Amino acid sequence: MDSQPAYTPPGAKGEYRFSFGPWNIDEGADPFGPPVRQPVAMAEKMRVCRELGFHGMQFHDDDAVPELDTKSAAEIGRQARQVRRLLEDAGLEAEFVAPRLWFSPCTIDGAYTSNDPQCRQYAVDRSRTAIDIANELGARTLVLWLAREGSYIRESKNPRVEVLQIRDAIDAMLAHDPQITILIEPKPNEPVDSAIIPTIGHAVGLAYLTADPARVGCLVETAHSILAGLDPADDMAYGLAHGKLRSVHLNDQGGLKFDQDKSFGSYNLRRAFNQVRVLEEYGYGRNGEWVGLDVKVMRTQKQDANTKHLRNSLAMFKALLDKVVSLDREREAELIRERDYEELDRYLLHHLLGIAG
Ligand code: GLO
Ligand code: MG
Repeated sequence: MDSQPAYTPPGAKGEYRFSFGPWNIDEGADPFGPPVRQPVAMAEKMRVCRELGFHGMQFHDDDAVPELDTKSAAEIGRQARQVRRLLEDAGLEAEFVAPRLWFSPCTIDGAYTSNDPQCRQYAVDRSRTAIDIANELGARTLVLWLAREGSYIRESKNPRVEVLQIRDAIDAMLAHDPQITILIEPKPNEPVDSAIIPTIGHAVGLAYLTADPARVGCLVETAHSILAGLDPADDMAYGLAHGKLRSVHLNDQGGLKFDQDKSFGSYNLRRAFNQVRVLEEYGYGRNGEWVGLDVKVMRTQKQDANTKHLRNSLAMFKALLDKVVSLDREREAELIRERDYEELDRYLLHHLLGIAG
């Protein structure tokens, strides 16, 4: 078990590296309507990334190498190296690669948990290729968003078997590359009705089932915790307590709706504050963990205003970090000692609003 870093003393502000993925600058298509903006080239996304003050990008395997199922290993390697050069030219790093296992006809019924053994094999092979791409990009981390691992009707799959199928797939990835770290990104629903690894607790439990738990961690996404009816800061704390929180996808979500990926803090500032607080107080980022912003721009945005969600989310993180550092800890501790939680509530809200006293 990893040791628990102490609370950061007030005033000592951590430094963070920020990232997002190419999918976070999109064309605005949704299930009910077509694209409303033009595609933006990868090199331009990288330029924007750097210009906005981010330090790295996240990739799906086929963001780096489009249509990779039709390409040879040599061709995949060549194209991935081109992306690496683009990154270097832009002064950026690759945080992680994630196998996009939810597009292929092979993964209609799930990837690692498909009822068809050939499809399960496809998913594992594709994940190994994603690791090879990660190596070419200089990323040491593979992220598994388990998009279709679950069911639309409960009786179509055996839930116990599903868990062990995912474990076996992760073990195959760990064996493929003794250096790679695997992070599980849980989400309770969408696109499947009922995900088999819906929360951070499930993800941490699954990590311990694998052949090398030290190399298996988790990524908490704000919106996914909220969709599970949980508090994202508490989910981050749970991951931190297990030494397993190795990445985050900050965004926001207005309750139990579709997965919104709103700008960080845009629905609930206090909830966002508590996320920044738990990261800052427990030394997140000091061992190289990244702060990812998995935010989506509103469909209404015009072409030339299609990155404001990234700019705003990063600025929000920094503003809330200042609020974390300037919180009066002694006053807070005193109110906790007195069990005067109404006063604590008022103090925190006034602190967030910038009202003195
Ligand atoms: C969707 C997920 C998705 C992943 C991405 C990287 O709900 O949040 O954006 O983070 O595919 O794995
Ligand atoms: Mg995400």
